Amino acid sequence: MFGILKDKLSKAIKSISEKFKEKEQEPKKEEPKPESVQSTVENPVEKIEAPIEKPIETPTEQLFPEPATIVTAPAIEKPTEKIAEEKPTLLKEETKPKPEKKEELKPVIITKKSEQIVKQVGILKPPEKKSFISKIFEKAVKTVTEKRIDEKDLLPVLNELETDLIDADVAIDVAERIKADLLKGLVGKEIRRGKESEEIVSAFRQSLLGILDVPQVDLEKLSDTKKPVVLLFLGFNGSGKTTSIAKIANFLKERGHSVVLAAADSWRAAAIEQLEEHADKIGVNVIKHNYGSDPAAIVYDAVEHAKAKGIEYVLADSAGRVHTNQNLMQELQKMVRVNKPDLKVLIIDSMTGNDALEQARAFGGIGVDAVIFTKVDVNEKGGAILSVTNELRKPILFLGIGQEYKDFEKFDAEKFVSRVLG
Ligand SMILES: Nc1nc2c(ncn2[C@@H]2O[C@H](COP(=O)(O)OP(=O)(O)O)[C@@H](O)[C@H]2O)c(=O)[nH]1
Ligand SMILES: [Mg+2]
Repeated sequence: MFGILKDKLSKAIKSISEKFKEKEQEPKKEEPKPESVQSTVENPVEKIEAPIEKPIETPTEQLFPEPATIVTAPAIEKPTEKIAEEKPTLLKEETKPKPEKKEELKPVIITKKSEQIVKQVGILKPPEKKSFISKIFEKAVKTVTEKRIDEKDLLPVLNELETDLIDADVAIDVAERIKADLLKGLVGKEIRRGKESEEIVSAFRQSLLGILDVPQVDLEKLSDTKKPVVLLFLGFNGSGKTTSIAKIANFLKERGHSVVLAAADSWRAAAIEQLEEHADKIGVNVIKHNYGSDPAAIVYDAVEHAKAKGIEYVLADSAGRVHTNQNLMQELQKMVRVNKPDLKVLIIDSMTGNDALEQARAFGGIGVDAVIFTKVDVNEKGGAILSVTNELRKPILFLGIGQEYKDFEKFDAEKFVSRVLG
């Protein structure tokens, strides 16, 4: 089930994850080397970046490499006071050289010993205003644990994902939406080492759940507020209307609800008998007329029957409409006009691929309230679920997962998303 969609998504998650890992190895380029630092500290950017893969343990040693080159120690006797006064000045002067003043400076020996004293008395506290050096250092440390990705890194993978999604029956506009969601969710986001897949899967999850976020319908609760509840099943020939009606009738009956069926497919040969056969097995009644009768009148009779008998649900079949046939669509509109069904349920064969969207659009014209996808058990693509929901913004009531009455499940967006994200 949904194997192709699952494969395509997992391929993209892997590729994006790789991109983040590549980031970790790439030398950092975003900080230009200021000339002032180049003159005093020998190529500081390289010094700090080289050990990125190894954690930098003692920044002071990196910034003031041995051997110390500046000599003449004016006042080491009172090291704490002296260095406290002069050290910040020296750092400041080094990053912002003023050649004319350089001669007046009294340089201080930076030896291991003085450094230690300074550390002990806590004089080398980071200045309030972060220096360039400390910023660079912080950045270098950050890259060890967190990585960011740019749009230009992500786009090639997302373009490939877009094509892959279209192959899995995801409509173009839906594939574009997923791509845009991922760009928004991942570009510039700081991701910790080892958390790449988790964060990427979470971005996918949010996007897919966003597409599937539509108001839900609880079929069993409908009869709490209205009796009878009238459901009209619409859909293309062979999509699974009659089978789905039988599954739902069985589901409701098993839960103690009363049901009557309306054999309103009076057009297709043997359609009435097919429905009657199911009704016998399940133990519910069927209201039928002759072949060729007005389907609107058949549903009307079934509703009257339900009212008279206090039956909670009327499930009305309809003829398989070739959605391009205007006459048949008009007939369907009449059924809706006359009987005002509470729920117009569109049955879509998930195997019809991109045609599912066409069907949704055609039937959407007469107002669809909910959808059932059939043959999901034999469908590997799964993308039509996203496309149709995105188009109609209506809930999916059930998924048909086989030919037996028990072979259907309530649609659960979280479950679907977990399934396709592995
Ligand atoms: N594998 C599978 N087959 C289904 C499912 N739903 C319906 N079918 C089959 O699809 C075919 C057409 O179904 P039917 O209910 O007659 O379609 P209708 O023309 O829309 O009424 C039948 O052979 C059904 O057994 C399903 O969820 N899974
Ligand atoms: Mg049928």
